[in-house]
Amino acid sequence: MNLDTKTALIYDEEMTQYKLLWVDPACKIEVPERLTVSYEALMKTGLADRCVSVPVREAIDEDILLVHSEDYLEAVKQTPYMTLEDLQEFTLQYGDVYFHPNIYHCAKLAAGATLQLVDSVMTGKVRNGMALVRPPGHHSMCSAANGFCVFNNVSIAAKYAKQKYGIKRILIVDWDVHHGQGVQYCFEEDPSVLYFSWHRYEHQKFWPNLRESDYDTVGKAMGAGFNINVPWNKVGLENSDYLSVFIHMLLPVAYEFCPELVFVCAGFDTAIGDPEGEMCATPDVFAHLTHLLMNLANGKVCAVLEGGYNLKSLPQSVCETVQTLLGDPLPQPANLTGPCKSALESLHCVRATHRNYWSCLKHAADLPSNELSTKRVKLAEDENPVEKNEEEKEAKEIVWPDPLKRTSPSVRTAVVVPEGITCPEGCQLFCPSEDPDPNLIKQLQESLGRDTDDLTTLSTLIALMDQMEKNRIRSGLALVRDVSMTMNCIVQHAASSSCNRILIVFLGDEVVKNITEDGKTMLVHLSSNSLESEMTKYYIPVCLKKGCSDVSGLIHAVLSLLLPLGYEFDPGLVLLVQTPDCGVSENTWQQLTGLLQALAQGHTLVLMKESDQTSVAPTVSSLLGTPAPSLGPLSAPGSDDVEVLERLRLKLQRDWKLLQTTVSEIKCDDDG
Ligand code: X5A
Ligand code: ZN
Repeated sequence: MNLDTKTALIYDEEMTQYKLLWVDPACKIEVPERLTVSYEALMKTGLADRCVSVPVREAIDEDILLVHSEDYLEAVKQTPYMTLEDLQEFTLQYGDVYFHPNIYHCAKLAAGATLQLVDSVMTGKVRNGMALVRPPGHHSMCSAANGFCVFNNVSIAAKYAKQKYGIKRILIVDWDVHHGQGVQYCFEEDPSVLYFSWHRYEHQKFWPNLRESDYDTVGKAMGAGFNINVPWNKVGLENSDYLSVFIHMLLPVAYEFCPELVFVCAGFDTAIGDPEGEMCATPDVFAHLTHLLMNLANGKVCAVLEGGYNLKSLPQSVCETVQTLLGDPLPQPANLTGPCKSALESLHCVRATHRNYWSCLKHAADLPSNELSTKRVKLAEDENPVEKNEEEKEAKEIVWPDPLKRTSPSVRTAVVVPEGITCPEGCQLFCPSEDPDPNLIKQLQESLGRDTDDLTTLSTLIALMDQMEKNRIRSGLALVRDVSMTMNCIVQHAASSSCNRILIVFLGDEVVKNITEDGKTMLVHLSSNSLESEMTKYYIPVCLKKGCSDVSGLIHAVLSLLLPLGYEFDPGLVLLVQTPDCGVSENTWQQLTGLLQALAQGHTLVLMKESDQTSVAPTVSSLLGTPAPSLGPLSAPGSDDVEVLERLRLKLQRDWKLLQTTVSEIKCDDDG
């Protein structure tokens, strides 16, 4: 396999060689085992062997000084020679952190490992990668250690990437459960680094208890709008909460921003069972969070470990992340039922705040009337913090099922092409193993008449779908004479057979037959058809002014409607159909194909017209897992399109809760 499709894994056992040497309840969870269990899980699952192992190095002074002050560096340099008492005293000037004679060495390795990852990705040695490091980084500041962090690994690496590779736009996604205030401070005036962080906040009652972690801190001067904080004001949040914020806030802004490099402050204290986060998201959610970033920046994603303190969910989450970076099929996302009210309130506030800075959010609703800053002040007044009893905390043991194994079918992409057309490189020509079922032929004949070519193609296609359903084939591409007719036959077949739910995404102006409302198929029809067909729960006509040819309009439709609908519908197969005249650009099509592979375990079947030869290569490339090319910074979607999409979203959110973006416009309790 080509190196540029590979995933780097950077780890060194040396980073386990420091620990807390005295009693400190705030720090006792940050243990060396965090790293050993994570690495062992990667070994045991065989994931480590599939990665390119890149050695760590020590960051040098010059690297560290990109972010930290000389005084601070000199102070940390003394720690290896300190006595136990000196170390304890030194530690006291900082918050929730501890020092050890070997931590300076490890901190240099952690920062250096992150720089090695940047170099591997930027030189094309690998496509993406993960660095498993200790100590973590995102809380440490210019002149201060904080929150288990000594040097700010990701901030140093972002500055390094700007300097060494001349990168103009960097996205940092901080999915750790704590606010990476160190990263925020480092880049608050810098518009070339977009920092996104969600974090447990509880109206400032949760550590680090900062006013500036709230949604209304957006960055300063030139950097205004390039700092995005999503405060969580409740614990127990679930997969739906995380995914809805990714889909409705981070992704639209990220696509508009168009980063050249993506860092993930990959803390897994957001996962279930974590004593710090107290959230309920399952490890498989990190597969989706990772995948949704992998079509940005031409796939250049650098994940760097931050927190994560449950020694069971941490290694599981690390494995889900690495396995996704390697390109394995995603786990089917279970019970996505929409965000809870508190998460929705946070989403609403952050969208309202950032609509001044991002054109994709121009239409976002006003802040809710019971604005939260007042709530925060009130909460602070009558606050009577009840410290949770530590033993009590540990007593209630949280259990969750082991993540399912993510097995890659032996065939990645199968194709069905008419005779005379050669099989695209990297694909496998699909030949049905059995003769078609006579009942099926009879049924097809009834709807098709006697055209034997069409009949053969269709029965072959249905056999292919069956193989995909049995997980023997991951994805498929079919070139057919008539895409609409083929699609209609497949819908009919789905209704009368016991196959899984199918999400159909149709790009083009041809009129499509209304589909059944039995919930087996959902059709999202993206077109420029002026006649707005009747929308139902499962038939969603999306009419864009310039159809699929307008990049921002289409991406906006995909993120605000298609993706949340797809996640909530949870299909077993995605049928992606394009007509030759639909006008979609090659790169946008690849983005769509790439993103949709988050659904149905990557079971995407693309239908195109046989004469449409130029679309074959880009489609195959996306189906084979190549990241879609960047679309360039996006302009504002047309206001007509935004209006149409908003109208649809408002209507549909009664049935599909993942479409919600505000707390007020839907009365949550009146439709139970
Ligand atoms: C990296 C990280 C958490 C510090 C918590 C202190 N730090 N209470 O997760
Ligand atoms: Zn954390």
